[in-house]
Amino acid sequence: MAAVSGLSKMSGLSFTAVRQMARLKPLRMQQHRSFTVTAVPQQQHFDSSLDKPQFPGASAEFVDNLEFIQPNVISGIPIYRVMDRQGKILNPSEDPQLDKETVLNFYQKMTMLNTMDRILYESQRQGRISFYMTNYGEEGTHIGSAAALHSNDMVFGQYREAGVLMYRGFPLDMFMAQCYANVDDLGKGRQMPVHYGSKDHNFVTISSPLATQIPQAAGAAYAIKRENANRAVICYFGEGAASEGDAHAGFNFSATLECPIIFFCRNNGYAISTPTNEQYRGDGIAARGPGYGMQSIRVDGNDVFAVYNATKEARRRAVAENQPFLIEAMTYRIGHHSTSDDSSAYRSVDEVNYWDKQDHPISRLRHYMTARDWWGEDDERSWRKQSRKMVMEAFERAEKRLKPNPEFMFTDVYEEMPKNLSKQRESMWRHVQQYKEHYPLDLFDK
Ligand SMILES: Cc1ncc(C[n+]2csc(CCOP(=O)(O)OP(=O)(O)O)c2C)c(N)n1
Ligand SMILES: [Mg+2]
Repeated sequence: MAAVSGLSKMSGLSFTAVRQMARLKPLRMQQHRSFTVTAVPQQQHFDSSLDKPQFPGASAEFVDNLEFIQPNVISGIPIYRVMDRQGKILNPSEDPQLDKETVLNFYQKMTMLNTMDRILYESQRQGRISFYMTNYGEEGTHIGSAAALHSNDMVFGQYREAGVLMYRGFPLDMFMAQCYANVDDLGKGRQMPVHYGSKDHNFVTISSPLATQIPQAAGAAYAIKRENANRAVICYFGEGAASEGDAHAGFNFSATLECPIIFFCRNNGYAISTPTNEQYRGDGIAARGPGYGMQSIRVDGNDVFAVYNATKEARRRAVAENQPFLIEAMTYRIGHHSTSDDSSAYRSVDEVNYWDKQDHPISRLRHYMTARDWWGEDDERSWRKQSRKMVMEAFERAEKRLKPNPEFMFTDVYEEMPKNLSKQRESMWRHVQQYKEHYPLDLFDK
């Protein structure tokens, strides 16, 4: 108690705050893995009689030999998995023991995402929508993480996490409305396809500029902490986006302000055409966590149960202990980056085939279900047919709907429209009237 009281005087913190910190400390030390991570520097009591370092920014000893720290001090961070590639549980104590209904729901969401991707990708190829991005190969990262969250946890995504929103119950009709930019689109047709957002599902609207969601998510987590709201934030991003300055800002603010946030990195091997071996020289993204004083783990993203377990535990501890967690989910982007990309220009068909045929999150889960007699050929055939029908019907409904009124281009930013915007609006309508043969106004909502 005397030590705590001394620390309280020295740091200027209230007695209760210091006591809380003292209680949290042992919890934070629990999960040290085999590689060495030095504890967060604590300010030491200043005693000028000792020949010890007194620098406020580090807690360490002096040395008298010149030695640079090797960049591989943290390397080979292991990849946590629960199932092998044949869907066999490796260590029974890690089996999340989900019931049949839950596992079937995982499978149906993962395959539904796949079917929706196929139909929307094709519809872009046929010129029906302007753009699309598929999620092929990354279904396990979406469903495993989404299932481990509470429905009121806030999601900040990049653009390749449609499965998270699907798991939360965003209807197929709304996915289609967004991609078709029709009157039902919550964004009123103002965003590119796949830039979903839904207040009802606590899913913040996607932005195209990479990594902008990372500091925003840190800010939201800080607000949640201040409200003592018993909620967490999850922030998804690709390993490519992790090279942005915004990633650093978000990580460091979350660590220093001790925010309940899960940083979920989908390491899918590529940032468009740039492979990971040209993106970084360290051990991936997980290795960066200790540098920020963050708990970190690397998981097999193609193992939906590994993703589920890691996210669930990170979520629990993030909220209980108010601290950020970093999950690096190793996976593979099987599709092209987007409909504007042709990945055959920078990777081999054999490479893609390996992930598609031999290490796919959907087939791994199917093996698991088949081994338990929970799913057979007939179930597969009828679900394929039924899910395709559901997607096709939603797609046909979306295509028939009107487009939003063009007025919406100018609304919802300012309460009172500024002069420059109303001038632009008038000139837009003048232009449309003058060239009306080029603008099918009957397809737009009045
Ligand atoms: C600030 C910024 N720079 C560049 C781009 C162009 N861009 C869009 S996606 C992308 C690659 C991102 O890769 P990653 O974060 O690994 O996500 P993935 O596409 O692999 O899911 C790039 C460079 C952008 N949208 N924003
Ligand atoms: Mg990537």
